[in-house]
Amino acid sequence: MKMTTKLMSCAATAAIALTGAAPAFAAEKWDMPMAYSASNFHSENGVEFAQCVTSGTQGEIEITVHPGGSLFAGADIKRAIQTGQVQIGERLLSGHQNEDAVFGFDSIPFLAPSFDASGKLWEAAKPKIESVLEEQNLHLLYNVPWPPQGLYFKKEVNSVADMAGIKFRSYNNTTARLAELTGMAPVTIEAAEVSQAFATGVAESMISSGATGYDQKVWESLTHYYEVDAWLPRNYIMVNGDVWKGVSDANKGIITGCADEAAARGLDKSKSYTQFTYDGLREGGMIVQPAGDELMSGLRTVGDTMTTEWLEAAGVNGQALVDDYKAMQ
Ligand code: PCA
Repeated sequence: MKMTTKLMSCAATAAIALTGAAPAFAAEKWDMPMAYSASNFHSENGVEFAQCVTSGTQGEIEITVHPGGSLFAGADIKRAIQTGQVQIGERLLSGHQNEDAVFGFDSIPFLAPSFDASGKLWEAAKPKIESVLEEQNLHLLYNVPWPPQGLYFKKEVNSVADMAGIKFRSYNNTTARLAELTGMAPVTIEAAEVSQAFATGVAESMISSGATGYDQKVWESLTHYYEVDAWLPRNYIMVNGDVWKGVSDANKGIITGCADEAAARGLDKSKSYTQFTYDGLREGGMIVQPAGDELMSGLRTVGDTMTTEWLEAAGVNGQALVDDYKAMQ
């Protein structure tokens, strides 16, 4: 240990002797908590983003990714960034609808059920979400949609009536409300804990993407996945507002460039991961198929109720967002 320190300080002295000056900057280290498993496409994308920033700023800003909720659990990441416990991180904003209902815009049933529609919805939402985040001392760098959301069960389900009494894992207010309106019992569980929850029977169903079911190997406990294409929720990479203000203009440009690349790359990954993970669920032994007509029509009725409730909660901001989106059709 002593030896290493001595060697390092010798190396540093040699570097200064060679260049004639101490390094012009002190490298800043940013920790970037992410809630989902290291092998998840959002996490892999985040690692590429971090490398882009570290190399683009020539080490002036070094970002270390902490996936799988290892530094902060998903629900705590946003607050950790806001309060400066970490400099940057990723969070599913629809998990914070209790702070501002507008954060739930990306989880409204059947409003924007494809990648194209979801892209337009984001365009309509962007100015509003960015300004709410700025007020919370958060600067948005990029976001990436999850693949379309479908229903996982451990039995065949053909109608909303078949869902009664099932223990349902939720990941935000919308998913909990969906459970209530379909007669299920919601329990909030982070994606990273899902396989354990299914294995122990704490939950026996969820709405999510093929991606999360695949990452969590849910075929070990569940049997059916119904493609519903209910919505495409988004993960947002945000930096603490004060930290962002302290970044030089040159580095802001580099980080923004890396963020734009990550947004495009993440979207491509999300699209290709959709089919890949459906195939993976099938290989694991699950039945993967579109939801039947009766189930879909029951879910649409529930979706209408949820849309009305969201519009009431989100007020003029929510209505303006939906109007702007509809004007793009
Ligand atoms: N996976 C995350 C959010 C949406 C998704 O597809 C989850 O299940 O927690």
